[in-house]
Amino acid sequence: MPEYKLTYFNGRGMGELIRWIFLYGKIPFTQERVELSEWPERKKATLGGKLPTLEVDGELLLQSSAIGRYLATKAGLVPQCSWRAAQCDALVDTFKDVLFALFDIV
Ligand SMILES: N[C@@H](CCC(=O)N[C@@H](CS)C(=O)NCC(=O)O)C(=O)O
Repeated sequence: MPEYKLTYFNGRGMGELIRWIFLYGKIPFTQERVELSEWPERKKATLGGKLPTLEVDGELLLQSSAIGRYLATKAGLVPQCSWRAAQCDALVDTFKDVLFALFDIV
């Protein structure tokens, strides 16, 4: 089993789904919860300047969708059928569109 380290803010947002996948799949991981007060300094040293990031045995993966899909595969959540898998991807991307629309409202 690779060593996983999730870095995200000390809040829910885009990191929360990733935490849920880890827990659902009973995949051991460590996490670093970054406080907003630390972020301006941390951002300078963060590839891409955004969170979440996932370290897998020391290698870095960016982008919440890529991280989520990678871990969903490990957790057995991705259907074998490529059509069904694409439908799951579409659902996740639709959910993110709704989330961003909500961010604009609140
Ligand atoms: N496309 C990226 C966007 C990540 C993103 O916007 N993260 C926000 C938190 S939800 C962030 O890091 N904001 C701090 C900043 O932009 O300085 C992803 O899906 O991972």
